[in-house]
Amino acid sequence: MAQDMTLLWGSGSPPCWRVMIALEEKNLQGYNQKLLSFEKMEHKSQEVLDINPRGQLPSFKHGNVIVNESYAACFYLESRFKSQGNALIPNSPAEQALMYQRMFEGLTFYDKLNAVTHYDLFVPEGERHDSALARNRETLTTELKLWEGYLQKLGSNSHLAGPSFSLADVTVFPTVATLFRFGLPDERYPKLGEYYALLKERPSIKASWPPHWLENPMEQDTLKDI
Ligand SMILES: N[C@@H](CCC(=O)N[C@@H](CS)C(=O)NCC(=O)O)C(=O)O
Repeated sequence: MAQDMTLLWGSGSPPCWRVMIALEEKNLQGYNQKLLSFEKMEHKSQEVLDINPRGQLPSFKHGNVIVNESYAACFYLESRFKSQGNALIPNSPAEQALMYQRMFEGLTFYDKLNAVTHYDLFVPEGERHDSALARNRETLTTELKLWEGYLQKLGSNSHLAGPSFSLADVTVFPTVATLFRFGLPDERYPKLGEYYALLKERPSIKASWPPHWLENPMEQDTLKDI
């Protein structure tokens, strides 16, 4: 089944990682995959554009079905392979509601992270101001406190939407892992630290860990004072 799937991806890209975790969770190992280089602009190659006219990764195809948006691909895989591998949507309506809530808040979380770690990439030289970057850092701090509080409320060893691993974890964990890669201090965010430590041992996450992170474990310490 997985042989008729193709994933074009980039190492360390949280959106790509979401799809890779979902594929592992649904026991879909063995899909065709190609690791592309952002540095070499391979995400703008014809091979990608044929699947994804935005020239972005992930680009994902299953038979004739193309579903490139990472959240959409995760929902698709869960629904198409519902009874295969791990169920990623909880049965209880309350947990489901929390899962959807955290998933979509996760997009804001990811944006706030990028606004700090990718400031130089997003803001052209000449338009960059220390005060703007400081504001982005403050906004990220507020966001981090929110997530710290969510985890605190759920108690130890919990996942983002309750006791079981769900699509909320599939989609938000890559953001949390990126925070720690950029030096987030777990003394200041102990619940996020606990969550990170718990999930990084999960087989689907270990199997899909970004290869260049394994070669070079620390990115920068951009977030060490946040
Ligand atoms: N909303 C998309 C975002 C995908 C995305 O932004 N991918 C980045 C890599 S993390 C990319 O391909 N950037 C290159 C570009 O936008 O040109 C998703 O969740 O799949």
